[in-house]
Amino acid sequence: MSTVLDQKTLFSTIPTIQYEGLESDNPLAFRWYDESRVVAGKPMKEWLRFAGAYWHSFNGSGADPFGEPTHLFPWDQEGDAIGRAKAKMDAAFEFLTKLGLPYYCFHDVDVVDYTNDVADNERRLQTMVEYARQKQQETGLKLLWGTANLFSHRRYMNGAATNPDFHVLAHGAAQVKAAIDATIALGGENYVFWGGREGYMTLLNTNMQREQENFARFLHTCKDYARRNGFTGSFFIEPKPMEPTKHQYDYDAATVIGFLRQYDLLDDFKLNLEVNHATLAGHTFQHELQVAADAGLLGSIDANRGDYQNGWDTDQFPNDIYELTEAMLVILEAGGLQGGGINFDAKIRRNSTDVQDLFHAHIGGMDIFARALITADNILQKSDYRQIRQQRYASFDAGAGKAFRDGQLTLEQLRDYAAEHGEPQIISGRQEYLENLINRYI
Ligand code: XUL
Ligand code: CO
Repeated sequence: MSTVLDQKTLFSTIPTIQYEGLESDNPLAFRWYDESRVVAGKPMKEWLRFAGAYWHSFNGSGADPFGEPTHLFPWDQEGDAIGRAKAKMDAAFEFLTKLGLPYYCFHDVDVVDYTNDVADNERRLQTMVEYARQKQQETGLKLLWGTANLFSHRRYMNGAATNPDFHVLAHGAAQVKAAIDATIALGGENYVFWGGREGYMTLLNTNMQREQENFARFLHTCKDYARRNGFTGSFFIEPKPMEPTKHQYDYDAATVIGFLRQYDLLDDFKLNLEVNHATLAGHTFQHELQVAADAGLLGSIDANRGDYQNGWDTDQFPNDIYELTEAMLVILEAGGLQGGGINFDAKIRRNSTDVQDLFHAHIGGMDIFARALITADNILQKSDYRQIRQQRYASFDAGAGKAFRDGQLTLEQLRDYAAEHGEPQIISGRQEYLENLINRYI
């Protein structure tokens, strides 16, 4: 992409990516992702439901705070806003279908450039929705989720739904309305809220309670509109602790679940969890998944990874089999994602400028998830992983332990049990054994 290639030839040198198995030495092939292979009772493609992210793959210019774009896309040369948007969408659908990705995801502003005119933005998006609808029909590609970008425009510098100025909030609402309309028109299965600017830079100028109340009211208002207009999918909140805001209200899974419960949003909202957001919050990805699964709110995943050496959202493509096997253990035990899928919210590096790089990135990501799925299923089916965890809590399954769980023991009775039974046995947590188990099945 370093030299501006002709639109028609951009991806034309790349063949459709096929499953070729472990013996293949073709770098443009899947070794693990065999979409119809049945794992734990379902084809892989149904467990994984992969999606391409419009914003990184077709808008990500490679620019960073220190440098100009390095990914020069041919569609950016194509005349007016709609012309550019259509050329980009042609390329996007070609890319997505060549990879066999069943889904895609977008923000309103990824698809077509925005202006400061609400009605003009609506018209632009509607034009592109009609174009996308035809492309979806031709290719069978589906929309995993739609969303509105309420963080890039300068008006959102103090937040959108949590902005101290009602006028700004209303602009955010106008964008969400149009994005919900687009999601419904395209048969989108879910709708995402990521609140990049919903938080504060300093508490000195912030009424946190007022902002959180407004945020909840905003979400209710959006949800009510979507339901009135026939949207039956899930709404997802995507937690992230910081960046771009110093403190984001949707800090992590536990914080979001508390917020949803407090403001009576649990019936309609679930979580979309992102690997690098988990690590920024000081958690493992596995931890965030488990928190959501335990609450029955594990909706969807944004797949990527961070960097051990720095502390921001590097959004690299996933490649850590150990991390993802731990993740797939949680997902399999939870019975899968509820309505969502695995969206590659990841970008190739600034200096990855060959057309093939975007393919290698997705092939690697899809393969590593497929391999993690198979590995986790083997661990659950063939090893004593489940049994060890079950036995660890067996003292609560019968007798006094069960009576405690059932709420039948007083504090005095617990005290008497301790006094009568003496010192407990020392029981190993067997961490290293379990860690080895994962590597054994990888
Ligand atoms: C930002 C991020 C977003 C959301 C959608 O860190 O993850 O791209 O996924 O707004
Ligand atoms: Co994301």
